[in-house]
Amino acid sequence: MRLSRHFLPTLRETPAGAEIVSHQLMLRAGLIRQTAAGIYAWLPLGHRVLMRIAAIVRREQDRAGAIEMLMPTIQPADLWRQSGRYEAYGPEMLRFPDRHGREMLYGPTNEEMLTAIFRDCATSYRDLPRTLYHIQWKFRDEVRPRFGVMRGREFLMKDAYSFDLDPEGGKASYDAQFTAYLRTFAALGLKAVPVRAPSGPIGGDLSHEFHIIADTGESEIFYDAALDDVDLADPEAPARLRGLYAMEAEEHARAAECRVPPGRLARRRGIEVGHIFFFGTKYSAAMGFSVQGRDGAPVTPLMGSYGIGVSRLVGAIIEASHDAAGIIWPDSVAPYDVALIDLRPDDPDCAGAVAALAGQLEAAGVAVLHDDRDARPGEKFATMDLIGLPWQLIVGPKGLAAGTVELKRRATGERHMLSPESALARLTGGS
Ligand code: P5A
Repeated sequence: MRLSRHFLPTLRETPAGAEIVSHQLMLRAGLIRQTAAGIYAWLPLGHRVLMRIAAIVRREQDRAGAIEMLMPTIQPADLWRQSGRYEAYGPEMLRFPDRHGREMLYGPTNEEMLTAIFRDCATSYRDLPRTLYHIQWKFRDEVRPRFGVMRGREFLMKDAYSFDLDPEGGKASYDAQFTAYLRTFAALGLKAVPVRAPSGPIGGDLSHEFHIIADTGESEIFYDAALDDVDLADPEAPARLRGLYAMEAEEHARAAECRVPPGRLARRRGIEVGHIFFFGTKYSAAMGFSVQGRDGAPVTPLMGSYGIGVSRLVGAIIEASHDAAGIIWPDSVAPYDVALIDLRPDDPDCAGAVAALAGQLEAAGVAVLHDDRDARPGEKFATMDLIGLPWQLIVGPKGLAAGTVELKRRATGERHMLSPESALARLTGGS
Protein backbone atom coordinates (compact mmCIF):
# COMPACT_ATOMS: atom_id res chain seq x y z
CA MET A 1 0.00 0.00 0.00
CA ARG A 2 1.33 3.40 -1.01
CA LEU A 3 1.31 6.03 1.69
CA SER A 4 0.64 8.81 -0.83
CA ARG A 5 -2.74 7.14 -1.58
CA HIS A 6 -3.50 6.08 1.98
CA PHE A 7 -5.67 7.76 4.60
CA LEU A 8 -3.33 8.15 7.54
CA PRO A 9 -3.87 11.47 9.26
CA THR A 10 -0.99 11.69 11.75
CA LEU A 11 -0.52 14.58 14.18
CA ARG A 12 2.75 16.20 15.12
CA GLU A 13 1.57 17.59 18.43
CA THR A 14 0.13 15.70 21.37
CA PRO A 15 -3.61 16.49 21.38
CA ALA A 16 -4.96 18.30 24.43
CA GLY A 17 -7.12 16.24 26.76
CA ALA A 18 -5.47 12.89 26.05
CA GLU A 19 -4.10 11.94 29.48
CA ILE A 20 -2.39 8.61 28.92
CA VAL A 21 0.25 7.68 26.42
CA SER A 22 -1.81 5.10 24.51
CA HIS A 23 -4.59 7.62 23.93
CA GLN A 24 -2.09 10.26 22.80
CA LEU A 25 -0.35 7.85 20.45
CA MET A 26 -3.57 6.46 19.02
CA LEU A 27 -4.65 9.98 18.07
CA ARG A 28 -1.21 11.03 16.84
CA ALA A 29 -0.63 7.89 14.76
CA GLY A 30 -4.03 8.29 13.10
CA LEU A 31 -5.60 5.12 14.51
CA ILE A 32 -8.81 6.67 15.83
CA ARG A 33 -10.90 9.86 15.85
CA GLN A 34 -13.35 10.73 18.57
CA THR A 35 -16.85 11.37 17.22
CA ALA A 36 -18.59 11.91 20.60
CA ALA A 37 -17.52 11.39 24.22
CA GLY A 38 -16.30 7.79 24.52
CA ILE A 39 -17.21 6.98 20.90
CA TYR A 40 -14.53 6.55 18.24
CA ALA A 41 -14.19 6.01 14.53
CA TRP A 42 -11.50 3.47 13.68
CA LEU A 43 -9.35 4.92 10.92
CA PRO A 44 -7.68 2.50 8.45
CA LEU A 45 -4.54 1.85 10.52
CA GLY A 46 -6.45 1.39 13.78
CA HIS A 47 -9.00 -0.79 12.05
CA ARG A 48 -6.28 -3.15 10.79
CA VAL A 49 -4.92 -3.58 14.33
CA LEU A 50 -8.41 -4.10 15.75
CA MET A 51 -9.17 -6.79 13.15
CA ARG A 52 -5.86 -8.56 13.77
CA ILE A 53 -6.53 -8.67 17.51
CA ALA A 54 -10.05 -9.97 16.84
CA ALA A 55 -8.59 -12.68 14.56
CA ILE A 56 -6.25 -13.92 17.33
CA VAL A 57 -9.09 -13.89 19.85
CA ARG A 58 -11.23 -15.85 17.35
CA ARG A 59 -8.48 -18.39 16.63
CA GLU A 60 -8.04 -19.19 20.33
CA GLN A 61 -11.81 -19.34 20.95
CA ASP A 62 -12.21 -21.78 18.06
CA ARG A 63 -9.28 -23.83 19.33
CA ALA A 64 -10.95 -24.02 22.76
CA GLY A 65 -14.08 -25.45 21.13
CA ALA A 66 -16.26 -22.34 21.31
CA ILE A 67 -18.59 -21.77 18.34
CA GLU A 68 -18.84 -18.36 16.68
CA MET A 69 -22.11 -16.61 15.89
CA LEU A 70 -23.28 -12.99 15.72
CA MET A 71 -26.02 -11.38 17.78
CA PRO A 72 -27.39 -7.88 17.16
CA THR A 73 -26.35 -4.76 19.06
CA ILE A 74 -29.97 -3.68 19.62
CA GLN A 75 -32.06 -5.70 22.07
CA PRO A 76 -35.69 -5.55 23.27
CA ALA A 77 -36.21 -4.55 26.92
CA ASP A 78 -38.53 -7.53 27.42
CA LEU A 79 -35.58 -9.92 27.32
CA TRP A 80 -34.02 -8.13 30.25
CA ARG A 81 -37.29 -8.13 32.17
CA GLN A 82 -37.15 -11.95 32.06
CA SER A 83 -33.88 -12.00 33.99
CA GLY A 84 -34.82 -9.10 36.24
CA ARG A 85 -31.83 -7.04 35.12
CA TYR A 86 -33.74 -4.36 33.18
CA GLU A 87 -34.39 -2.26 36.28
CA ALA A 88 -31.20 -3.33 38.05
CA TYR A 89 -28.79 -2.27 35.31
CA GLY A 90 -29.25 1.47 35.88
CA PRO A 91 -28.12 4.49 33.86
CA GLU A 92 -25.22 2.67 32.14
CA MET A 93 -27.79 1.10 29.83
CA LEU A 94 -28.71 3.16 26.78
CA ARG A 95 -32.49 2.82 26.42
CA PHE A 96 -34.74 4.16 23.65
CA PRO A 97 -38.14 3.50 22.09
CA ASP A 98 -38.57 2.38 18.47
CA ARG A 99 -41.23 4.09 16.26
CA HIS A 100 -43.94 1.82 17.69
CA GLY A 101 -43.03 2.84 21.20
CA ARG A 102 -41.44 -0.53 22.04
CA GLU A 103 -38.66 -0.25 24.57
CA MET A 104 -35.28 -1.08 23.09
CA LEU A 105 -31.69 -0.86 24.29
CA TYR A 106 -28.16 -0.99 22.91
CA GLY A 107 -26.74 -4.17 24.42
CA PRO A 108 -24.11 -3.74 27.16
CA THR A 109 -23.69 -7.57 27.21
CA ASN A 110 -25.61 -10.61 25.88
CA GLU A 111 -26.34 -13.10 28.70
CA GLU A 112 -30.11 -12.66 28.33
CA MET A 113 -30.18 -12.79 24.54
CA LEU A 114 -28.12 -15.94 24.20
CA THR A 115 -29.90 -17.69 27.09
CA ALA A 116 -33.21 -17.04 25.27
CA ILE A 117 -31.86 -18.21 21.89
CA PHE A 118 -30.30 -21.35 23.32
CA ARG A 119 -33.33 -22.06 25.55
CA ASP A 120 -35.64 -21.99 22.53
CA CYS A 121 -33.48 -24.50 20.59
CA ALA A 122 -31.95 -26.89 23.14
CA THR A 123 -34.28 -29.59 24.46
CA SER A 124 -32.16 -32.48 25.70
CA TYR A 125 -28.93 -33.30 27.50
CA ARG A 126 -27.49 -34.14 24.07
CA ASP A 127 -27.56 -30.44 23.17
CA LEU A 128 -25.07 -29.72 25.98
CA PRO A 129 -22.31 -28.84 26.73
CA ARG A 130 -21.93 -25.93 24.29
CA THR A 131 -19.96 -22.67 24.37
CA LEU A 132 -21.02 -19.98 21.90
CA TYR A 133 -19.41 -16.62 21.30
CA HIS A 134 -19.49 -13.50 19.18
CA ILE A 135 -17.36 -10.43 18.65
CA GLN A 136 -19.70 -7.47 18.68
CA TRP A 137 -19.97 -3.81 19.70
CA LYS A 138 -21.38 -3.01 23.09
CA PHE A 139 -22.58 0.24 24.59
CA ARG A 140 -22.25 1.29 28.23
CA ASP A 141 -23.06 4.86 29.11
CA GLU A 142 -20.05 5.17 31.41
CA VAL A 143 -20.22 8.18 33.78
CA ARG A 144 -16.61 9.02 32.98
CA PRO A 145 -15.53 7.72 29.61
CA ARG A 146 -11.77 8.34 29.51
CA PHE A 147 -8.39 7.21 28.32
CA GLY A 148 -9.64 6.84 24.75
CA VAL A 149 -10.65 3.30 23.83
CA MET A 150 -9.65 2.01 27.28
CA ARG A 151 -12.91 3.17 28.83
CA GLY A 152 -15.15 3.99 25.94
CA ARG A 153 -18.92 4.04 25.79
CA GLU A 154 -19.06 2.05 22.55
CA PHE A 155 -16.48 -0.73 22.54
CA LEU A 156 -15.78 -4.08 20.88
CA MET A 157 -16.02 -7.16 23.06
CA LYS A 158 -15.61 -10.88 22.53
CA ASP A 159 -18.22 -12.48 24.72
CA ALA A 160 -18.65 -16.23 25.10
CA TYR A 161 -21.35 -18.12 27.01
CA SER A 162 -21.19 -21.73 28.21
CA PHE A 163 -24.05 -24.15 28.99
CA ASP A 164 -23.38 -27.30 31.01
CA LEU A 165 -25.36 -30.09 32.67
CA ASP A 166 -23.46 -30.34 35.94
CA PRO A 167 -20.93 -28.40 38.05
CA GLU A 168 -17.98 -30.53 36.83
CA GLY A 169 -18.87 -29.72 33.22
CA GLY A 170 -19.30 -26.05 34.10
CA LYS A 171 -15.88 -26.02 35.72
CA ALA A 172 -14.34 -27.67 32.62
CA SER A 173 -15.89 -25.02 30.35
CA TYR A 174 -14.57 -22.28 32.65
CA ASP A 175 -11.11 -23.83 32.65
CA ALA A 176 -11.10 -24.11 28.84
CA GLN A 177 -11.77 -20.37 28.58
CA PHE A 178 -9.18 -19.60 31.27
CA THR A 179 -6.55 -21.45 29.22
CA ALA A 180 -7.73 -19.84 25.97
CA TYR A 181 -7.29 -16.40 27.61
CA LEU A 182 -3.69 -17.08 28.58
CA ARG A 183 -2.95 -18.28 25.06
CA THR A 184 -4.70 -15.28 23.53
CA PHE A 185 -2.79 -12.71 25.57
CA ALA A 186 0.52 -14.50 25.01
CA ALA A 187 -0.12 -14.50 21.23
CA LEU A 188 -0.74 -10.76 21.47
CA GLY A 189 2.69 -10.33 23.04
CA LEU A 190 1.24 -9.57 26.47
CA LYS A 191 1.68 -11.00 29.92
CA ALA A 192 -1.72 -11.10 31.62
CA VAL A 193 -2.11 -11.76 35.34
CA PRO A 194 -5.28 -13.70 36.28
CA VAL A 195 -6.78 -12.09 39.37
CA ARG A 196 -9.51 -13.60 41.58
CA ALA A 197 -12.40 -11.19 41.29
CA PRO A 198 -15.72 -10.35 42.88
CA SER A 199 -18.24 -10.87 40.10
CA GLY A 200 -20.34 -7.67 40.40
CA PRO A 201 -23.50 -7.17 38.33
CA ILE A 202 -22.96 -10.33 36.22
CA GLY A 203 -23.42 -12.38 39.42
CA GLY A 204 -22.14 -15.79 40.45
CA ASP A 205 -19.42 -17.15 42.64
CA LEU A 206 -16.34 -17.90 40.53
CA SER A 207 -14.67 -15.15 38.56
CA HIS A 208 -11.25 -14.04 37.30
CA GLU A 209 -10.09 -10.81 35.75
CA PHE A 210 -7.06 -10.72 33.46
CA HIS A 211 -4.82 -7.71 33.95
CA ILE A 212 -1.98 -6.30 31.89
CA ILE A 213 0.56 -4.72 34.21
CA ALA A 214 0.94 -1.00 33.37
CA ASP A 215 1.44 2.09 35.52
CA THR A 216 -1.58 3.76 33.93
CA GLY A 217 -3.92 0.85 34.76
CA GLU A 218 -7.16 1.78 36.53
CA SER A 219 -6.94 -1.07 39.05
CA GLU A 220 -4.47 -1.73 41.80
CA ILE A 221 -3.55 -5.37 42.23
CA PHE A 222 -1.56 -7.39 44.73
CA TYR A 223 0.02 -10.62 43.58
CA ASP A 224 2.64 -13.22 44.33
CA ALA A 225 5.74 -12.13 42.41
CA ALA A 226 6.28 -15.81 41.52
CA LEU A 227 3.62 -15.10 38.85
CA ASP A 228 6.17 -13.06 36.93
CA ASP A 229 8.31 -16.18 36.47
CA VAL A 230 5.61 -18.43 35.01
CA ASP A 231 6.32 -19.32 31.39
CA LEU A 232 3.05 -18.93 29.49
CA ALA A 233 4.14 -21.43 26.85
CA ASP A 234 4.32 -24.13 29.56
CA PRO A 235 1.22 -26.39 29.38
CA GLU A 236 1.14 -26.29 33.17
CA ALA A 237 0.94 -22.48 33.16
CA PRO A 238 -2.86 -22.21 33.71
CA ALA A 239 -2.69 -24.49 36.75
CA ARG A 240 0.38 -22.75 38.16
CA LEU A 241 -1.06 -19.26 37.65
CA ARG A 242 -4.31 -20.20 39.32
CA GLY A 243 -2.48 -21.51 42.32
CA LEU A 244 -0.71 -18.21 42.90
CA TYR A 245 -2.20 -15.37 44.88
CA ALA A 246 -3.50 -12.32 42.98
CA MET A 247 -6.27 -9.94 44.08
CA GLU A 248 -7.56 -6.44 43.43
CA ALA A 249 -6.69 -4.01 46.22
CA GLU A 250 -10.18 -3.97 47.73
CA GLU A 251 -10.41 -7.76 47.80
CA HIS A 252 -6.87 -8.01 49.08
CA ALA A 253 -7.77 -5.80 52.02
CA ARG A 254 -10.67 -8.14 52.82
CA ALA A 255 -8.69 -11.34 52.25
CA ALA A 256 -7.27 -12.18 55.66
CA GLU A 257 -5.84 -15.45 54.30
CA CYS A 258 -3.12 -13.98 52.09
CA ARG A 259 -0.20 -16.35 52.67
CA VAL A 260 2.29 -14.72 50.32
CA PRO A 261 5.53 -13.95 52.19
CA PRO A 262 5.75 -10.13 52.45
CA GLY A 263 8.95 -9.98 50.38
CA ARG A 264 7.18 -11.70 47.49
CA LEU A 265 4.01 -9.62 47.44
CA ALA A 266 4.00 -7.38 44.35
CA ARG A 267 1.78 -4.30 44.25
CA ARG A 268 1.19 -2.99 40.75
CA ARG A 269 -1.38 -1.27 38.58
CA GLY A 270 -3.24 -3.25 35.95
CA ILE A 271 -5.48 -2.85 32.92
CA GLU A 272 -8.38 -5.28 32.92
CA VAL A 273 -8.49 -6.80 29.43
CA GLY A 274 -10.61 -9.86 30.21
CA HIS A 275 -13.15 -11.04 32.75
CA ILE A 276 -14.67 -14.50 33.13
CA PHE A 277 -17.58 -15.65 35.31
CA PHE A 278 -19.20 -18.90 36.37
CA PHE A 279 -22.68 -18.10 37.68
CA GLY A 280 -24.52 -21.44 37.59
CA THR A 281 -28.28 -21.21 37.08
CA LYS A 282 -28.66 -17.44 37.65
CA TYR A 283 -30.01 -16.70 34.16
CA SER A 284 -31.25 -20.14 33.12
CA ALA A 285 -33.47 -20.47 36.22
CA ALA A 286 -34.79 -16.89 35.97
CA MET A 287 -35.56 -17.36 32.28
CA GLY A 288 -37.24 -20.76 32.59
CA PHE A 289 -34.60 -22.78 30.75
CA SER A 290 -34.37 -26.49 31.34
CA VAL A 291 -33.51 -29.53 29.20
CA GLN A 292 -34.38 -33.17 29.59
CA GLY A 293 -31.60 -34.88 31.55
CA ARG A 294 -30.20 -38.39 30.98
CA ASP A 295 -32.69 -39.89 33.43
CA GLY A 296 -35.62 -38.02 31.87
CA ALA A 297 -35.92 -35.46 34.65
CA PRO A 298 -35.54 -31.75 33.76
CA VAL A 299 -32.11 -30.14 34.33
CA THR A 300 -31.49 -26.41 34.62
CA PRO A 301 -28.23 -25.71 32.70
CA LEU A 302 -25.28 -24.12 34.46
CA MET A 303 -23.78 -21.15 32.73
CA GLY A 304 -20.65 -19.02 32.52
CA SER A 305 -19.79 -15.91 30.52
CA TYR A 306 -16.38 -14.81 29.30
CA GLY A 307 -15.43 -11.35 28.05
CA ILE A 308 -12.39 -9.88 26.32
CA GLY A 309 -12.15 -6.13 25.67
CA VAL A 310 -10.99 -6.30 22.05
CA SER A 311 -10.89 -2.52 21.49
CA ARG A 312 -9.42 -1.90 24.96
CA LEU A 313 -6.60 -4.27 24.02
CA VAL A 314 -5.39 -1.86 21.34
CA GLY A 315 -4.73 0.73 24.07
CA ALA A 316 -3.36 -1.85 26.51
CA ILE A 317 -0.83 -3.13 23.96
CA ILE A 318 0.40 0.42 23.33
CA GLU A 319 0.69 1.09 27.09
CA ALA A 320 2.85 -2.04 27.33
CA SER A 321 4.88 -1.37 24.16
CA HIS A 322 6.01 2.12 23.16
CA ASP A 323 8.95 4.52 23.49
CA ALA A 324 9.47 8.27 23.22
CA ALA A 325 9.22 8.15 19.41
CA GLY A 326 5.95 6.24 19.23
CA ILE A 327 4.24 2.87 19.16
CA ILE A 328 6.16 -0.44 18.95
CA TRP A 329 3.68 -3.01 17.62
CA PRO A 330 4.23 -6.68 18.47
CA ASP A 331 4.60 -8.55 15.13
CA SER A 332 1.33 -10.41 15.71
CA VAL A 333 -0.91 -7.31 15.61
CA ALA A 334 1.02 -4.71 13.59
CA PRO A 335 -1.11 -2.97 10.95
CA TYR A 336 1.62 -3.67 8.36
CA ASP A 337 4.77 -5.76 8.73
CA VAL A 338 7.20 -3.47 6.94
CA ALA A 339 7.61 0.27 6.41
CA LEU A 340 9.30 0.58 3.03
CA ILE A 341 10.90 4.02 3.03
CA ASP A 342 11.83 5.48 -0.34
CA LEU A 343 14.33 8.27 0.40
CA ARG A 344 14.09 9.68 -3.16
CA PRO A 345 10.77 8.94 -4.86
CA ASP A 346 11.66 11.69 -7.37
CA ASP A 347 14.60 9.58 -8.60
CA PRO A 348 13.20 7.11 -11.19
CA ASP A 349 15.86 4.45 -10.51
CA CYS A 350 15.27 4.55 -6.77
CA ALA A 351 11.47 4.57 -7.19
CA GLY A 352 11.73 1.62 -9.58
CA ALA A 353 13.87 -0.41 -7.17
CA VAL A 354 11.49 0.35 -4.28
CA ALA A 355 8.42 -0.59 -6.32
CA ALA A 356 10.10 -3.90 -7.25
CA LEU A 357 10.88 -4.61 -3.56
CA ALA A 358 7.28 -3.79 -2.58
CA GLY A 359 5.98 -6.19 -5.23
CA GLN A 360 8.27 -9.02 -4.10
CA LEU A 361 7.39 -8.55 -0.43
CA GLU A 362 3.67 -8.42 -1.12
CA ALA A 363 3.88 -11.51 -3.34
CA ALA A 364 5.44 -13.33 -0.37
CA GLY A 365 2.50 -12.33 1.85
CA VAL A 366 4.29 -9.53 3.73
CA ALA A 367 2.10 -6.48 4.39
CA VAL A 368 4.00 -3.39 3.20
CA LEU A 369 3.38 0.28 3.81
CA HIS A 370 5.37 2.03 1.11
CA ASP A 371 6.30 5.62 1.93
CA ASP A 372 6.44 7.15 -1.53
CA ARG A 373 5.58 10.64 -0.31
CA ASP A 374 7.48 13.63 -1.53
CA ALA A 375 8.83 14.48 1.94
CA ARG A 376 12.14 14.86 3.76
CA PRO A 377 13.78 11.66 5.07
CA GLY A 378 13.57 12.96 8.65
CA GLU A 379 9.84 13.34 8.35
CA LYS A 380 9.49 9.83 6.94
CA PHE A 381 11.55 8.31 9.76
CA ALA A 382 9.51 10.19 12.37
CA THR A 383 6.20 9.03 10.86
CA MET A 384 7.32 5.41 10.74
CA ASP A 385 8.70 5.47 14.28
CA LEU A 386 5.38 6.98 15.41
CA ILE A 387 3.17 4.36 13.77
CA GLY A 388 5.50 1.63 14.97
CA LEU A 389 5.62 -1.06 12.25
CA PRO A 390 8.03 -3.86 13.30
CA TRP A 391 10.50 -3.34 10.40
CA GLN A 392 11.72 -0.38 8.39
CA LEU A 393 13.38 -1.02 5.04
CA ILE A 394 15.16 2.14 3.95
CA VAL A 395 16.14 2.55 0.31
CA GLY A 396 18.08 5.42 -1.27
CA PRO A 397 20.15 6.04 -4.42
CA LYS A 398 23.51 6.01 -2.59
CA GLY A 399 22.89 2.63 -1.01
CA LEU A 400 21.51 1.19 -4.23
CA ALA A 401 24.68 2.28 -6.07
CA ALA A 402 26.68 0.35 -3.46
CA GLY A 403 24.27 -2.61 -3.66
CA THR A 404 22.75 -2.08 -0.22
CA VAL A 405 19.54 -1.23 1.58
CA GLU A 406 19.10 -0.62 5.31
CA LEU A 407 16.92 -2.78 7.53
CA LYS A 408 15.89 -1.42 10.93
CA ARG A 409 14.08 -3.26 13.70
CA ARG A 410 11.70 -0.76 15.33
CA ALA A 411 11.73 -2.41 18.79
CA THR A 412 15.50 -2.42 19.30
CA GLY A 413 16.69 0.23 16.86
CA GLU A 414 19.12 -2.35 15.46
CA ARG A 415 20.18 -1.54 11.87
CA HIS A 416 21.79 -3.68 9.18
CA MET A 417 23.13 -2.76 5.77
CA LEU A 418 22.22 -5.65 3.48
CA SER A 419 21.87 -6.50 -0.15
CA PRO A 420 18.26 -6.14 -1.30
CA GLU A 421 18.12 -9.94 -1.69
CA SER A 422 19.25 -10.59 1.89
CA ALA A 423 16.79 -8.01 3.20
CA LEU A 424 13.99 -9.73 1.28
CA ALA A 425 15.08 -13.12 2.60
CA ARG A 426 15.00 -11.83 6.20
CA LEU A 427 11.58 -10.24 5.84
CA THR A 428 10.00 -13.23 4.12
CA GLY A 429 11.51 -15.70 6.59
CA GLY A 430 13.94 -16.99 3.95
CA SER A 431 16.95 -16.70 6.26
C1 P5A B 1 -18.47 -11.33 30.30
C2 P5A B 1 -18.84 -11.46 28.86
C3 P5A B 1 -19.01 -8.94 30.92
O1 P5A B 1 -19.64 -8.09 30.34
N1 P5A B 1 -20.63 -10.54 30.04
C4 P5A B 1 -20.27 -11.07 28.75
C5 P5A B 1 -19.49 -10.41 30.90
N2 P5A B 1 -17.89 -8.70 31.60
S1 P5A B 1 -17.20 -7.26 31.77
O2 P5A B 1 -16.12 -7.43 32.68
O3 P5A B 1 -18.17 -6.29 32.15
O4 P5A B 1 -16.63 -6.83 30.37
C6 P5A B 1 -15.71 -7.68 29.70
C7 P5A B 1 -14.49 -6.91 29.22
O5 P5A B 1 -14.90 -5.84 28.36
C8 P5A B 1 -14.01 -4.76 28.49
N3 P5A B 1 -14.75 -3.53 28.81
C9 P5A B 1 -14.54 -2.33 28.22
N4 P5A B 1 -13.69 -1.95 27.24
C10 P5A B 1 -13.70 -0.66 26.85
N5 P5A B 1 -14.52 0.27 27.39
C11 P5A B 1 -15.40 -0.06 28.36
N6 P5A B 1 -16.24 0.86 28.86
C12 P5A B 1 -15.43 -1.42 28.82
N7 P5A B 1 -16.16 -2.09 29.75
C13 P5A B 1 -15.73 -3.37 29.73
C14 P5A B 1 -13.03 -5.10 29.60
O6 P5A B 1 -11.82 -5.58 29.02
C15 P5A B 1 -13.74 -6.22 30.34
O7 P5A B 1 -12.83 -7.12 30.96
